[in-house]
Amino acid sequence: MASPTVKPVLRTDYQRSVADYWNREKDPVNIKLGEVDGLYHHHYGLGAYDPAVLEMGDEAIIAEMHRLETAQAEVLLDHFGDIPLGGRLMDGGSGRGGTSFMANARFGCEVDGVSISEQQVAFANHQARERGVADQVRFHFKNMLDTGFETGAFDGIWTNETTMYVDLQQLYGEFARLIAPGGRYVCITGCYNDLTGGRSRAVSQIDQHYICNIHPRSEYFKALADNGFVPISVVDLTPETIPYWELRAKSSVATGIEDPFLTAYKEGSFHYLLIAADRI
Ligand code: GPP
Ligand code: MG
Repeated sequence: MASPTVKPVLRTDYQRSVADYWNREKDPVNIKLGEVDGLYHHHYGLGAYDPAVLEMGDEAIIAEMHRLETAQAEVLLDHFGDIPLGGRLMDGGSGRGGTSFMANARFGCEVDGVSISEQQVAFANHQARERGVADQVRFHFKNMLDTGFETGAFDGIWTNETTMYVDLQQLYGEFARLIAPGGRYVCITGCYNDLTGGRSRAVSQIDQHYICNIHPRSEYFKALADNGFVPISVVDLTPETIPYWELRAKSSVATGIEDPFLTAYKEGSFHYLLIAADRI
C-alpha cells in the first residue's frame, strides 16, 4: 500500500525566506522586552505611556514598552468573550508564545500555536515547560494555511499581526474548517487604506522591512465574508498604538522602522485594526 504523501510545512520560496528570517531573529526589541517577565511578544503596543519613564532610563522605557505590548494582547483576548471550560484555541503565527500563554492563563483553555519557524516553535515549547503549562499549551511547526488539525477542533482562533504573510482567502478557508460553528476569529493587523489609493511609500517600507505583504482593509472583509465569517466588532486601534511607536522611537531598542510606522499612521495610509468575526 502506498504510504500517504506527507506535505512539507514550507511550500514556497517565499515561505522559506520568511521562516529563515524568523529562525535567525534575536532582536533586542523583542528579547529584552520578553526578559522583563518571561512573556515574549511579536506584536506592538496599545495605550498611553507614562512620560516619567523618559527620565528614568532605558530599563524603565523597555519595561513600559513591554507593558503596552501585553496590554495589546489583553485587548485581543477581550474580544473572545468567554471561552468554555475545556475549550481549545489556536494561535495562527504564534511567535515566541506570548499571547498563547496569556490566553491559557486567562481562560484555562488549551492552546495550540502554529509557526513556520522551527526556532520559534522550540523557544515557545521551552517556555511552556518552564511555565509548567506544557500539557495545555503546545506549539507546532505547522503552516497556518494547511494545519492538518481536525475539522471543527477549535472554539476560536486568533492572528496577532501575522496575516500580512499569507493569502487571506487561503487562510480563512482553513480557519473556516478549523473553527466549530459559533466559534470566533479575532485578528489584529496592520492594513493599508483603500481610500488613499494603493500602498504608500511608508507602507512599502514596512513590507520590505519584514518581508511581508500588507493587505488593503477591504480584502479582510471580502475574504472573511467569502469564507463564512461575520464580523461582530471592528475597532480602529490606530490612535492607541501611536504612543507606543513614539516611545519606541526614543528607546535604545529602536530598529529603524519607527518612522515609517509613524508616517503611515499619521498620514492615514495605514490602520492598526482589530476584527472579531463569528463562524456561521
Ligand atoms: C511584529 O513583530 C509584527 C510583524 C513582523 C508583522 C508586521 C506587522 C504589521 C502590523 C505590518 P515583532 O515584534 O517581531 O517586530 P519588531 O521586531 O519590529 O518589534
Ligand atoms: Mg517586537
